[in-house]
Amino acid sequence: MKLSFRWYGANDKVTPEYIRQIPGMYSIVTAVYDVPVGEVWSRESIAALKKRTEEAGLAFEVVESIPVHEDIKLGKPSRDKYIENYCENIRRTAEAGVKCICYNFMPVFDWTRTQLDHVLEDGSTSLVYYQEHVDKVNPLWGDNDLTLPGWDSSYTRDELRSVIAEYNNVSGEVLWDNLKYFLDKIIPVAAECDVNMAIHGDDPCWSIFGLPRIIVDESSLDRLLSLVDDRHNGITLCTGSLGCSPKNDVPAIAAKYAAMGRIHFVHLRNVEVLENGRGFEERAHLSGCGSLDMFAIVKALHDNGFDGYIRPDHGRMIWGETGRAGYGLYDRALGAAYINGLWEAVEKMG
Ligand code: DNO
Repeated sequence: MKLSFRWYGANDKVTPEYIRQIPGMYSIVTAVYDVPVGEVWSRESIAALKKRTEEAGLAFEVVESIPVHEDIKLGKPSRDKYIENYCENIRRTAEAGVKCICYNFMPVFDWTRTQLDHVLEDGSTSLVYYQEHVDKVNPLWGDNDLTLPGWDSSYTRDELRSVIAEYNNVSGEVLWDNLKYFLDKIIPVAAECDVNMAIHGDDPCWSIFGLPRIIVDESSLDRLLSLVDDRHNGITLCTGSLGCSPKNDVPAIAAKYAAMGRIHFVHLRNVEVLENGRGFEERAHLSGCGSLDMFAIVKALHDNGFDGYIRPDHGRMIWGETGRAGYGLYDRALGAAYINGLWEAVEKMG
């Protein structure tokens, strides 16, 4: 297991030097944020990330994310140009020493929450998803207040409406075809560069606003892996994304795909799943704080030979910290320390 931590680049007040002080820390997880989605990353920007990371004594081995341009997901004719750019980004990051690239294939919206600062019982704040709030928002209604936290603010309302409308003709099956088309082109490049591609599941793992979401459970992960049967076509196991549906047995999923050597990256976090489909709340990493058995997940990874990257995922805001929701230093550092503890325990258990 290689412990890693997300860093949002030069403007992130959680610096690589702070991250370096977390015991056992090995690699930074970051990305180039200065070019629009779909464009080629400059070698200078990649080199600057690498330099800053290595100067702090950490490895630069994981990129999260190289985002996938919407035209690729929509299967538009312009996708070939964006896929070629994507391949070039794989080559350029690999040249800089990157070994694992996280991405997702969610239409329009990445992760979705209804509130980013919900106050938990202990006074900390966390990200939550309440279905009744989502049900009240329809991105296609003109007179609606469109915003949900976490939405890509680079879209204007009209752009958002038109990109969602483009998905009218894209069913789940079409999205699968478009994913296959993409993987058929990028996986050979990743294999040549020996970079592991690691798709992040849909968060939450169900369809929202009528848009298809296809990486949601074990059968979809099976299908994904079989689209291109090459170890470089792998998974980011995000425990909170899969775990917000009680139908997903996360330890069993961890065991199965770790044994196949197809989990390259793990996002470990806990969620409290609310009853009757009411949604979920993000909680502290500790098993006792949420619905997931973090020990069972870590043990499943360990016992099945997982040797990839793990990072603590979203943290709560604690001890008065302010900053990017989910990505403060303190609670994620607690998460990292907990991961270290679990890993040491399962290792010594043999
Ligand atoms: C949320 C993250 C996601 C993730 C992307 C990967 O905090 O886990 O935004 O980075 O979905 O492409």
